[in-house]
Amino acid sequence: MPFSKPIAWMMIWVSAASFAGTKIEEKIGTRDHVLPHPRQLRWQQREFTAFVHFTVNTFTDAEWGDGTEDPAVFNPSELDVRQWVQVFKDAGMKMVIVTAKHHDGFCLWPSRYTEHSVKNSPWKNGKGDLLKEVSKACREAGLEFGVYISPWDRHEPTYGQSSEYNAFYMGQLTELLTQYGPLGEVWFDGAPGENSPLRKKQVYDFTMYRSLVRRLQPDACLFADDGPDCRWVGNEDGFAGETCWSMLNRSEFAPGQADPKKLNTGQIDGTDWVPAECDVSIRPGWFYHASQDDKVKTLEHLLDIYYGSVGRNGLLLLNVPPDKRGKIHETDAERLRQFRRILDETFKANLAAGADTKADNVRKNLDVYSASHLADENADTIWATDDGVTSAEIELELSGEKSFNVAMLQEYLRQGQRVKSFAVEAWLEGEWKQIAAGTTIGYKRLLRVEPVKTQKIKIRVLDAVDCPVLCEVGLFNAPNVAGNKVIQ
Ligand code: FUL
Repeated sequence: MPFSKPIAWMMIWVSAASFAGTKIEEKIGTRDHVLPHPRQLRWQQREFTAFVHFTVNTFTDAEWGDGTEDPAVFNPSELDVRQWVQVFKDAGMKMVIVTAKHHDGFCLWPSRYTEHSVKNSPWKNGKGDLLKEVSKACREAGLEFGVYISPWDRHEPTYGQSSEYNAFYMGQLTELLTQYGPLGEVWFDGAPGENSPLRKKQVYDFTMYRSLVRRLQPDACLFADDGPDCRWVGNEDGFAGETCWSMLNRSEFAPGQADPKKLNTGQIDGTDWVPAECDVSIRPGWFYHASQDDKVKTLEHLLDIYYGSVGRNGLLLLNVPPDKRGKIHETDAERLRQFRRILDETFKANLAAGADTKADNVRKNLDVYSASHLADENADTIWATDDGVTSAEIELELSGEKSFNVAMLQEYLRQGQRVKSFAVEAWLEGEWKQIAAGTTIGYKRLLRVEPVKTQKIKIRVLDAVDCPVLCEVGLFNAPNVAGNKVIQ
């Protein structure tokens, strides 16, 4: 039902005005929705996190160490974690997740449960604690800190003897959870998969691990293939599905036993809120290899990843591995600076801000749900429709003719994720022309479109599982980087 009739708008305005001051209802719509926990909302709002793979592999030129490495190989000559954190902060990352222990079992902190750690390395004469340094540098810079601790441990002799190893792992986990201040995320890797020949008959007690994290670090988000707070996106390329629900039926999944396709798209009828985390490395490998210095991802590739992760209701977890010196390589640092420059330039001004808006349905005709909230640059105010209305249109009249090539839509996740399909139209040469379309929106949907110059756009919610609740619309003009590739 397209918008028309100014008189109807006057009536809405009059009735909305008389309800000014009304609060957003606790529950909008006719269904019970799966909702995010506040810690998950905070996680999603970070959008962009640094992943740091650093261990003996950095020095042996390997990706998966086998646990026989001599701790003496770990010896960064110019370790500078402040440089890492500065590079990450300048890139716009909000948290740093470090591989405290990768599959080789070598610990970047002096764990009292093993000799296989920095304490037997020449670095700082065995007196160093890398996690202490990074967590401190993060705190000083105002970034959050998180840890990756591989359940798979190829060094530890008790690995394969389930309860002994689980007790060992709990001991190490306790050290991580108690010695380095607040953690933003704890990352449980699913490798190697359940059926891998590399996997000994070790049964992990994830229930126990997770309850320990909840008890000692209740604000930390728990990552594993199946969540519970955030899930693996099903690939290591950094791309969420074009359709990406934050819901998942967790009972169908387990770490190391996940259907990548379903993880990529999530599940519309999922019973749990488990948004997608898109992990990818800036280089081909997760660890630094000098042979890959000329294979750092291009600016175009990183931008594609950004639009395919943050722009598809995911969080981007970008790995930037320090080199043997213990520094972020100049090439990677420069690439991140270029990347940030383009994003800053793109998102510096929302051309839809302050637009005049009209919607063909406004919930109960109340001002608190008016479409003007979509153009107010405040993600805490919303537009919503009446119960039973699952398709609707909003017209935005911009403050003048504007040129843009990126459109943004955001759902108000405190009411769950609802939109199943949408289209964006622009008023061009006297008619509405579709310039973008998609399925899910979620926290943020970014669409790269062919450059358009117009004064009017229309957002059409075509279908939703319940009445739609959106909070922001954005229009941006990205600088031309090799043609600002159109992803739809
Ligand atoms: C995988 C691991 O096997 C890789 O080495 C890397 O840590 C990646 C993030 O997860 O499962």
